[in-house]
Amino acid sequence: MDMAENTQESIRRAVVTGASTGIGEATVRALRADNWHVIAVARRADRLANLAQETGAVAQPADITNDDDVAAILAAVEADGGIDTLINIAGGARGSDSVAEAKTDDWEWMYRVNVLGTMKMIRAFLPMLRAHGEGTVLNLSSTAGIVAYEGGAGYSAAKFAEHGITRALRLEEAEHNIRVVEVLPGMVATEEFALNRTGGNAEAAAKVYAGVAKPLTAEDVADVVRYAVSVPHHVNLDDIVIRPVAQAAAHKVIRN
Ligand code: 8X3
Repeated sequence: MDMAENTQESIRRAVVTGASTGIGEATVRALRADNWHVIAVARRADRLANLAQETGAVAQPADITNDDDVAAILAAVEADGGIDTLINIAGGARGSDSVAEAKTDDWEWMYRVNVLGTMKMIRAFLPMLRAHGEGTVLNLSSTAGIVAYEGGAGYSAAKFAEHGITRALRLEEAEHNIRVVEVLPGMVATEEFALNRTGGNAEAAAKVYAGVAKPLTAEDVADVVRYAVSVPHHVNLDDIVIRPVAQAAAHKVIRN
């Protein structure tokens, strides 16, 4: 299958959220390596500035859960010439508590970032993507968005919701020729995912991947994202589930 080529005449243009670390950062690198024009969005301006300097991406520091920030991202992207592809990667987990022990703050944070932040970015950019004529929205959710596990209720609730948004959006926007892709990774060993989930407890975070020979890397997932947004526009990869071989299911992980 021919991949879309980034030639001088037609450069593909994307916004990538969650760009300061992990899968978001790796996606910025992967797209820039293919000569995409990339606007990298994340809260941490210092990390974004370094990434921008290294890769040539445009840094846009912002909090996607904040309405004024989302309006500022949109204005900056409009001034920059627009995009054809919105890649929502910002998200994450906080806590591994059972429902019986659920912490409201953690659940609210997860809902805000994974669900409301994703919705706000999509809502803001849909007019631009519709006007382009061949728009793409890619949402990075999780296998936790299709399978629940003990201790995962809050994260699953947010990711099931993100999965629901993605499915409804695909139905709503097909008539505007917007393709809507969802990438659902399982265990990915990134710098910060488990650390955030455990409230910065490095020992507990390390246990998540203990004995797993080869968890996925951020680069593995970013390569799949890059592929999914680069195939010809009429090809819509609806749901892409990606796990390491060692994680045959959420409840079955091979540890040595
Ligand atoms: C991460 C996958 O298994 O930690 O999104 O829920 S899992």
